[in-house]
Amino acid sequence: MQHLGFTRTSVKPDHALLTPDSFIRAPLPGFVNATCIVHISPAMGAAFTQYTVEASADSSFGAAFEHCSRFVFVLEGEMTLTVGKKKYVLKSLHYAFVPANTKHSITSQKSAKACVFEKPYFELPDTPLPELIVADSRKVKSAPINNDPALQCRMLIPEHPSCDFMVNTMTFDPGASLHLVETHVMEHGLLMLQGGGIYKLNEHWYPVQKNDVIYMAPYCPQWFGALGTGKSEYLLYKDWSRHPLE
Ligand code: UGY
Ligand code: MN
Repeated sequence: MQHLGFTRTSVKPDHALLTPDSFIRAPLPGFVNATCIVHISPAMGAAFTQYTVEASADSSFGAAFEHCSRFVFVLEGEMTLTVGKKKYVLKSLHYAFVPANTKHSITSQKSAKACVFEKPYFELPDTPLPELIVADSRKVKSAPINNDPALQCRMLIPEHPSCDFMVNTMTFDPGASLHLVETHVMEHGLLMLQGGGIYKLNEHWYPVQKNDVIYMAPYCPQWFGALGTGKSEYLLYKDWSRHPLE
């Protein structure tokens, strides 16, 4: 019996809080010496997938799902992305956006951990396909949200019609909060990177902390207020720049 059946994990029709005590590890096709935790998927109603890859020594990823763009954010250790003849070393807090149908491999020599988002790519006519992006998230310039310097956003994928989703980091000083209860057509996948606070999802209020995952369905009212003495930060996926009738 574990914790007398207690968990902060809560799955509701329009949102889910998934906490590490309830994570289940399972293999995904093609992954070698790596286990995956699928947090968010179409099985939950999402149009994307968010999973954690826990890699041990000499690991390699399986291929991205067909016609899916893949975004990989390294949380621990070091991974190597190979595209054609080019190799990119992804250290902790570095990331890669790999456009759909790009043949690539991702390997690690030692243990490493990454957060991955995958989404079927929705191409627009007369719009070029997106390009590979490899960067250090800490080197991406942040900008305040709603002129509030205590709430900083880094856009890790450029806001361009080629890209049909965004991944941002949102960093809150202690006491900072979203300035409204957002309610929007876009859905979110979220990973807490540091700190914590209170997430309001629809009518529910949840204490959240590092390593928690949240799914927010379209139109789920959402608000976050940061608590504690240090910064709070999360990694945030949202679909972007496509007509809702597509
Ligand atoms: O950009 C966003 O939609 C973001 N501010 N949402 C969120 O943090 N829940
Ligand atoms: Mn939002």
